[in-house]
Amino acid sequence: MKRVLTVQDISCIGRCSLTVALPIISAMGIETAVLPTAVLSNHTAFENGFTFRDLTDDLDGILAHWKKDNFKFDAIYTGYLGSIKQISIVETIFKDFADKNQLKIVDPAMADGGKLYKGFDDEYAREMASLCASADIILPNLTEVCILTSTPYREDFTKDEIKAMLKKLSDAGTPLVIMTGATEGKDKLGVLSYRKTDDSWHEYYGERMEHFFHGTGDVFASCLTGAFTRGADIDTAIKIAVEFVVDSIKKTEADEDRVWYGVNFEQAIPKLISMLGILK
Ligand code: PXL
Repeated sequence: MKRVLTVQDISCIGRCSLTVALPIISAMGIETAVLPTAVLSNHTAFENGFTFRDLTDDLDGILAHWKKDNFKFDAIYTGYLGSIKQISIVETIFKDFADKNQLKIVDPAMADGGKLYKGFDDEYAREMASLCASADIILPNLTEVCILTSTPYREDFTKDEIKAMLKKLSDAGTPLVIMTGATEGKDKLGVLSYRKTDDSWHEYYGERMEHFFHGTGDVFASCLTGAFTRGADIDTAIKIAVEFVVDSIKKTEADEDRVWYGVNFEQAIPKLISMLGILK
């Protein structure tokens, strides 16, 4: 059985980060180890604020124990990280727990809609760019692609302009760059990816849903991590992850008691499991 380590916060309410990654990756038949970086009452997009218990001081001790027991991971997937110090701890984890054929997947999880999330600044973004350069796969959205390539954000980039930015990111060190939120015409939304190793482009678009919901990036990243860990090729992995997000949004839109802060991915898990049939 495969084992993934995911490093991100636990927002007690909010359907993001660990409350999304743990159930999704587990449901994909993969042991999911977690390194919680902080405990928040709820994620940072709630208007009435949040509590934030920084767990940075606990991380070294946890990692020291894991080293004693010689734990190995088939993939390490990082999401929202609370501070520059935590980015440097992840860099250490990448070195200390490196293993043959292991995948290092980094979702920069620091910005959307043209701006950085609350609490992050330019220095954080620079450090995140250096973490991305040491990953095998990164999953930025368009805002993050702009920040990571020092390009002023716009909504009207042409596909060629976006492709040039993805190549630039790859030249900075990441073999596989998968951009989320790529559009195809008016009705399609999905991913555009560049693989440097064979200079190839991979795209997959699903139905563009009417509403925006928080947390879809984490649902996508968790599912993609699971698919790659289960041995999916790039085209299969992006298809499964995009369709899972689309189905999660459909279930949310159909729920008259839906909440604004996350998607009903739980109700899309049966479809996810049926899609796994196309994997070995
Ligand atoms: O979904 C990314 C995310 C994860 N964790 C926390 C967040 C966010 C996005 O806002 O606030 C705490």
